[in-house]
Amino acid sequence: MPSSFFRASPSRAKRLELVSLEEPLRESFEEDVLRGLTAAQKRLPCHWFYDEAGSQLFERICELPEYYLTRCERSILEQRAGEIACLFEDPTTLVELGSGSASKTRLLIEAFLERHGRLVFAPIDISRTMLEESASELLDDYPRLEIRAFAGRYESGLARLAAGRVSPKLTLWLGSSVGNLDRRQAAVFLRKLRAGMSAADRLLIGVDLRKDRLTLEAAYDDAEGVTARFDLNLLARINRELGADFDLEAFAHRATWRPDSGRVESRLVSLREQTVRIEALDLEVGFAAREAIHTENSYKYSHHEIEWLARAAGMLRERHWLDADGLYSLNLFAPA
Ligand code: AVJ
Repeated sequence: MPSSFFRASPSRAKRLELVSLEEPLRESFEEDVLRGLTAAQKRLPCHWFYDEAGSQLFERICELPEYYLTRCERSILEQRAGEIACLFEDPTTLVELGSGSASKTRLLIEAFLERHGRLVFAPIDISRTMLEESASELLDDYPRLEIRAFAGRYESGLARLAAGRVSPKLTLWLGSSVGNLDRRQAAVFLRKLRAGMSAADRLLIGVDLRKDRLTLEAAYDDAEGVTARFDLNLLARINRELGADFDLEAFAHRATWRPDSGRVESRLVSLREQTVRIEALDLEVGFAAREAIHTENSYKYSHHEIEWLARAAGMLRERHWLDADGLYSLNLFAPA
């Protein structure tokens, strides 16, 4: 059969480019566990949540009634994707930081394809497997979509895009991921992102808003206990990968809203005095009763603080949209 028979839309292979930017750092899990559990105030960095089990638990968190963030963000995109696509010229490149399974992104991809008939999607994600899976599904579903994916750290992917002088581009940073950084770190990161933006480029950033304690603490400690298992998976992961003997029944998950700093703090609290052995580190860690490991901060913003963040990064909040209950915000930042 002549190959021209298939030329109705460009072949899948021609529409996909996947670049691996660097090897993921392997040794730093051990280093982070060693440093974090020998510190005076015990802590573990939250990015280690996301192994296979943790990523699955996170997907379940996103479906929980208490975890309004995902639902609200999706509802804003359902209502506004068309309007957002109309703000950009053809051909626009849609960049996404930490796209994961890219399910909410489909709403924007569809809106851009409807408006312009074509689109380049450039997801940047640390997980190459995740990128391969979601790219293959997107290419099947959208014959006019081209994908230039980057497997690596955000900074490396953004540097590649900046070097390629791709413009106009809309960069997506969804899911309130900015909330894991403190406010200064957030401004520093966005300033780097700003450095690779031209006048026509925009950032669409999902930011969770400050609200009452009850709503916030329930969102981070749901009735079914999924978030507790997500937090405890960090200890399970240390057991699995570093040969530790954490008793998961002897720790409890706690979420506390701190209005002064404007963040929800997640902790694993030791329910009794105990000693844990971590084989791979040849380390014994002592816990007093009620002693905690700080595992995550989830920063919340007022509208004022979002405007501050944009300015601190050399940008302006040009537009913003809220869900019907005003719990969550999507913000369009433009270079100042
Ligand atoms: C993925 C960082 C946005 O902080 O809301 C959900 C992670 N932790 N439940 C958040 C999370 C507990 C989430 N982010």
